[in-house]
Amino acid sequence: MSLDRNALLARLDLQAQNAGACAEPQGWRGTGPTLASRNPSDESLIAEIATVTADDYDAVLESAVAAARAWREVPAPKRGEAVRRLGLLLREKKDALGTLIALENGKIKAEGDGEVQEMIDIADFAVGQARMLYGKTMHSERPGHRMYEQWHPLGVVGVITAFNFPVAVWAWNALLSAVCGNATVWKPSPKTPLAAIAVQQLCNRIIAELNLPPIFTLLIDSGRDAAARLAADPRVSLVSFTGSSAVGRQIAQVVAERFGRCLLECSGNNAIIVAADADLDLVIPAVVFGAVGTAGQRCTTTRRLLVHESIEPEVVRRLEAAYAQVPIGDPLEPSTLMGPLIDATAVAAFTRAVAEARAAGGTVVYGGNAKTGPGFFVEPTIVRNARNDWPVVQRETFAPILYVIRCGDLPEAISLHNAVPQGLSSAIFTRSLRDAEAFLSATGSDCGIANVNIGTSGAEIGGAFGGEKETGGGREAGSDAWQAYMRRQTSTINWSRELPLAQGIKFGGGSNAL
Ligand code: UN1
Repeated sequence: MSLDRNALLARLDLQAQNAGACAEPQGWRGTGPTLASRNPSDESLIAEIATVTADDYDAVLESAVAAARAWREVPAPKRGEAVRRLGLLLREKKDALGTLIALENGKIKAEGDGEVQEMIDIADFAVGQARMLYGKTMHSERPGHRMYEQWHPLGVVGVITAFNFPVAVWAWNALLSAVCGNATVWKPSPKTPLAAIAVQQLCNRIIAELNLPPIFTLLIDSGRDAAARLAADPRVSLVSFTGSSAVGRQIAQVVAERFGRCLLECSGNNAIIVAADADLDLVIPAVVFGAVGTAGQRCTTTRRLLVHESIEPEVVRRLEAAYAQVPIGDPLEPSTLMGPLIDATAVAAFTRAVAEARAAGGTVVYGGNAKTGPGFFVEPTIVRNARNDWPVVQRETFAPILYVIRCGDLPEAISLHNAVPQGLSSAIFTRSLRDAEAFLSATGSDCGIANVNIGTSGAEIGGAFGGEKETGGGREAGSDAWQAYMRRQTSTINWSRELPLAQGIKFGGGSNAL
């Protein structure tokens, strides 16, 4: 597809002067060396973006601290109005932003548009939530007393995001954070800086139109300095981190050292259990979307298939046939279903994992090869005869590799399912109500997300999103995840003429002196 890049950048307010060095704070600033944004489909340069120095970092943080002070005094429903306006602007820019995501990240255009829709969805959710920052009231054990809790803003929230959802995960965090009364500082992945700047430009528009303090700001960094600063900075009340468990562990330690708060959304190693009675007409498309979609670069990607031995040959045969139908290529071409991986490092990790699986005794029944450049394309890959305890199966490789593991009855499938360090998303395909409920029970899946007859990826924003074990325990997006962005205050009000103590304590033995 021929794409007019200049027209696209203009539609997103990304003219050259904005994407270059920028010394004046306008939501972001960078006076350091430039970072290249590259198209992973052909390795061409899209833009060069100035990165933050230590001074730039401080300027952005100071502006965020001042913004948070002003913003916390704005009533929450009015804060929701800012998010509502941003949601409207995102609707207007959905096509352009979806295209930019496809260009810079390599996910197909339909998924790029889907990512913007996810931002719009969370914007709508956050607008409603702005009027529902509910606290509880409790019945005091003392007469003439009232007890209640209320939720106050935290201050400055740091959001560190990964390349694979370059903008949606920021929106989950930032839009709830905004209605909760915080200023959000965003450190996007250095692999997708332009999508982040495009979103910042949209934020800048709303901030200017509504005359708001700079509640959304951005730090572009090519390495890990800015993330490390956010983790160590006592001005940052909450650090929300999306990325690998290895980096999440480091961030969490630094944040814990200063008694800051952390919200972690780290690695997944998601499996689908295919029971003997599963409807294979549902299983096959769910597995292909889960394992091949986004070129296997979602944290919710299906990586393990735990298939009942009686149907394993049939499932593999049908999967091979379905994989052969997946067009790989230019993510902007409407017929393409799989684009490239993000960079050469990702291709090397793919190649290493396939070699390791082969050496362990796995049979590559589909794919297995990286394609020659330009671009970072690999084949979607199925490894048959895999074993759950192989080190390569135990770790998350961000690539479209599906390990097919044969298993017996449901208890065996569940025990294999849970025998990995990560705990994000999971699914079972079965027609049995008993097996479905067993999978969802306390002795079933140990993941934060557990589905029946749908795949592991593609969660809606309305539920709380996140996982257990080395996934980090955080919850973002819907349900009551907003509470992570606020501090809770419990208040007891005595409207009586006495001063009774809790737990019936008599202090001072009834003497009138006290
Ligand atoms: C991620 O991969 O970091 O459930 C987020 C999904 C998407 C979000 C994935 N809604 O697959």
